[in-house]
Amino acid sequence: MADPASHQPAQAESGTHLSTEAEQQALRAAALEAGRRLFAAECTFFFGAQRLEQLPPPGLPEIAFAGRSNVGKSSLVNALTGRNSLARTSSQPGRTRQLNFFDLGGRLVLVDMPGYGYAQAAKDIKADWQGMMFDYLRGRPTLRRVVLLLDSRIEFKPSDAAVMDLLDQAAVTYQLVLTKADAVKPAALAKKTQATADIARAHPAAHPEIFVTSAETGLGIPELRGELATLAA
Ligand SMILES: Nc1nc2c(ncn2[C@@H]2O[C@H](COP(=O)(O)OP(=O)(O)OP(=O)(O)O)[C@@H](O)[C@H]2O)c(=O)[nH]1
Ligand SMILES: [Mg+2]
Repeated sequence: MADPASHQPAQAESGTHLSTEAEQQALRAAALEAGRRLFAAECTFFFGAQRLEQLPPPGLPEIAFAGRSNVGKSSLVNALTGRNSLARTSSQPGRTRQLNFFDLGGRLVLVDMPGYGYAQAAKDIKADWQGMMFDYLRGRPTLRRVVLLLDSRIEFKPSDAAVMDLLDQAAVTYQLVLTKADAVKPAALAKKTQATADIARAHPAAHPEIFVTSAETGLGIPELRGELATLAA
């Protein structure tokens, strides 16, 4: 699971020394509460874009959910917002075919992206997924962070590496999130989390903290809500 102790607000990083465990615990509790409140707000679909010219005008801070087809992007959006069928999910890869924009309480926009990697070689990512998706990721002034999902059960793929390289080039901050943690035994999950942290460390635009989640059990969802709440208007 994500170690909440490794995450402290920018204030602490910029020099304020937190002296006691109790103070740190209070900060973590405050972050969880801010996340809970934000994600308890109403969340509504307001825009679907199949082409770049169709994007809604930039407004609120945006969080984009990216990852291979079937990794669980739409399921994670549903788990975060506590709504079972806000974003459409499917056991068939390729369910989400456009950029779907959701307004969360008038404070944050969640963007459920189509997946990459389904019937695509890594070298095709640039030509294919890169087209509109990369243009969106690179050119969107309000995009605050990309949540890049990786399946806990599946090895890190060349297509994931290709997308991380694109995000590094675009200097878009991204956060690696492991999905489907319920489907992996604890020892394997710990190993996967460590390996994922090692990958993040090697990428300049990757946030160092890895969130380990399950849309099925809710594992890691409050912590991820807390993290995303720091980016809301
Ligand atoms: N066991 C388990 N299955 C999950 C979890 N999250 C998603 N799934 C399953 O994974 C499949 C794909 O989920 P989606 O949320 O549609 O995946 P996606 O990344 O949005 O897929 P595309 O839109 O096709 O790119 C579905 O069958 C989900 O039920 C999870 O936390 N645990
Ligand atoms: Mg989807």
